[in-house]
Amino acid sequence: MYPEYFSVRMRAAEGKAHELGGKHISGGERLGNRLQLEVIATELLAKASNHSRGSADFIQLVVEKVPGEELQFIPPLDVSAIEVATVQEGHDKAKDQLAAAGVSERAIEHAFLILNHERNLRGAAIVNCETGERLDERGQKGVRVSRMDWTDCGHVADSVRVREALALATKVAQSPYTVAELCWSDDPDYVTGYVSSQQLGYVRISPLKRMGCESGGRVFFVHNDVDIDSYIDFLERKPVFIQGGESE
Ligand code: WAQ
Ligand code: MG
Ligand code: MG
Ligand code: MG
Repeated sequence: MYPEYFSVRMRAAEGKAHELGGKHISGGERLGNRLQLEVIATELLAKASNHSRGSADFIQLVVEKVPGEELQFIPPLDVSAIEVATVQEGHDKAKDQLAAAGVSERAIEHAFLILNHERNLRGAAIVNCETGERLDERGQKGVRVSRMDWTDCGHVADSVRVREALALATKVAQSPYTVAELCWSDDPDYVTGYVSSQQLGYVRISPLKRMGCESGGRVFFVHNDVDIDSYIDFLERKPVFIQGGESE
């Protein structure tokens, strides 16, 4: 008998629902047992409210039982940080890291175009690390990674935002198809972003955008030989717990 776990997903938009053209405000994806469901739902509703991107008037919560036998437990990526003086310098550092991870210049330039665009995706774009071609066919929706959470939030990272991002990046890096990830927030008041991979770890870079800017997103760079359907299935459906373990 496996313990029962549930995926809880939230998406919030302003104006109208996303699929009707509303503006994406916030999303969140968590994992917990039956006893944790109410707390998780409350935390996700709070996340959707008082958001710096606007006032949500459409909020959807979805709760689904996940197959317990598929649960995987993995340690978080190692965290490091680079502080720079300007956004341009931040971009240069991020590009250096991505190149070191094996991402081509073309693919890097395409990713920066996607993330700088004023119309954000509400999920991630999947980009071929050699050709730079976008491989998912999800348009503005992109691919939302879900079914990941911390076993115990402990002292692994100081803020909810960093914990969420580190859990997501750790799950994404776990796939053998992932070469690297690039991310910065679409929230206008948050300028730190990151580059991550199994080899690089989670490299925080600040700033990666200017204060007040609402452009942001995520790009997952993948190997040329990716099986895109199984990759997306892993990102959306594989339940993964990040184990805090011993941290200071
Ligand atoms: N799956 C795929 N893409 C996502 C997901 C997800 N579960 N959640 C967010 N995104 C994409 C989507 O395009 C968002 O617009 C974009 O990422 C930014 O999401 O170490 O806060 O939640 O200081 O605004 C990174 C640095 C913060 C944290 C990232 O992202 C740190 C952040 P946000
Ligand atoms: Mg969000
Ligand atoms: Mg988030
Ligand atoms: Mg955001």
